[in-house]
Amino acid sequence: MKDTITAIATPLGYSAIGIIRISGPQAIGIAKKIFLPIREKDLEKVPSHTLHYGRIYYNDEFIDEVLLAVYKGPNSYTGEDMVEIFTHGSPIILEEVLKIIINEGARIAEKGEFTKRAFLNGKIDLLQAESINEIIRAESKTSLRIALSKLEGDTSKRIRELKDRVEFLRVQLEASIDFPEDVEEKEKSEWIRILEEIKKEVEELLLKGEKGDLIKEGYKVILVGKPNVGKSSLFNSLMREDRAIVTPIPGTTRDYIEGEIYLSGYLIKIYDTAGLSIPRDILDKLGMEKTKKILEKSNIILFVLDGSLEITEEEKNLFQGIMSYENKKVLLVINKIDLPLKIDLSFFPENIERVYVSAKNNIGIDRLEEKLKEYIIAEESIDGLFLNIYHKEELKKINNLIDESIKTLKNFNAIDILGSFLYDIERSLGNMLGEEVSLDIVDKIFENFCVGK
Ligand SMILES: Nc1nc2c(ncn2[C@@H]2O[C@H](COP(=O)(O)OP(=O)(O)OP(=O)(O)O)[C@@H](O)[C@H]2O)c(=O)[nH]1
Ligand SMILES: [Mg+2]
Repeated sequence: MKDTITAIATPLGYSAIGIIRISGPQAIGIAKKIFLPIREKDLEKVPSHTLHYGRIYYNDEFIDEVLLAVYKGPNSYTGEDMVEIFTHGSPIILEEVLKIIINEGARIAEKGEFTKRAFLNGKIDLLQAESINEIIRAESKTSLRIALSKLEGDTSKRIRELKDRVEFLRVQLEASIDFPEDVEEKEKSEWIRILEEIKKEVEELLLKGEKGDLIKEGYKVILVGKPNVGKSSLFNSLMREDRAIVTPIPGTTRDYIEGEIYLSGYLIKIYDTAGLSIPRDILDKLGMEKTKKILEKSNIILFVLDGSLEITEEEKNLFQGIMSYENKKVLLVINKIDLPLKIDLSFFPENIERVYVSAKNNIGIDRLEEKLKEYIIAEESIDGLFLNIYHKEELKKINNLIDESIKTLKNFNAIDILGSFLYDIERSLGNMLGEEVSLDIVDKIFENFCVGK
């Protein structure tokens, strides 16, 4: 028989209530031994999904007044019999109740073990199980929306449909080989066309996965420019607090500073960096190397200029360098507009957008934020998808399998080999849903969960 697990499900600390969960064949039996209902009843006989008021007693000691919920398998979160005890939110009470539940035969749950049991009992597939952790850890509204749609099974549905399609093709292929007189054989070119279609779908999933990563980790916005143009001042106004040191001395910022803001429900990470110019010393050099590293990772580059000065050769070179990166949005931010403007922007291409601000006086910051929002919303045309490293690997594997099978078809005209490729693709898709996935991978996925979930 399976063992019974227990854990505190609420964060440790003082709170209004605390929750302890028990799941497994002994869950209700253990609850019966430690819980004295106010109105006499047998917890084994109460209907599922009911709440009971009473006291926890152990060895004649009164521990707490609680509410206790009973859920009967298979209609519970884990699919097993479950009990949740709602105590007063005292860490001492919670620890005490946990201890007596363990004394009565339960063992402490591992991280994510409740959800893992839900998965192993077939309540949810692996993608859905994972989404539960993503819901808990979502750092922005958009992340939460994606995680919720994954829990609803939207991602699983797409993978399952793809798998069904591949399976159908394989069966069709096998039939045409086994019963050539009854089943019409597809032309080689027809197979290649179908395989390319599947590949397109897989590539789209990978692209959505990249988008999902971006939403989860946040859009990265980097402030670059020569020293003293006001990058740190701009960083502070965007963060609405004085985080970065601002001085009139060029080269004030040596290391980079990271800050987070939310725009329209999206997480945005802003990086203030060391100005890029000819390094004066080793610290400058290190700072600039770091700036370059962040530049590579960034999605949006704010090229900050001092509007009260003419642009320098150095800035022109720097701008050329920035434009050599692909897939990055570049915005010109002309700062210090409170001073007389001397800057001539004719050097910059027309299609690069410009925003005029005074970081020191908080002028134009809202316009800059609007521009950032516009960019992110325009990017939103592709919906994001949360995929973990294993899922991405499976998708890449599928992509390679398709490439190989197309190559084999083209070179050898061997349609019968195709069957084993289709079979492997089918299995990889099944792995994503957790149908035959190794327990190692399952354990790794649940390692990131909280205890009690
Ligand atoms: N008049 C005016 N001065 C500004 C404005 N923004 C920044 N400054 C001043 O410009 C100087 C440099 O500002 P910082 O924000 O430290 O510039 P930085 O680009 O971070 O400089 P480094 O870290 O040295 O690369 C400071 O004296 C700021 O007060 C502005 O909008 N108007
Ligand atoms: Mg600075």
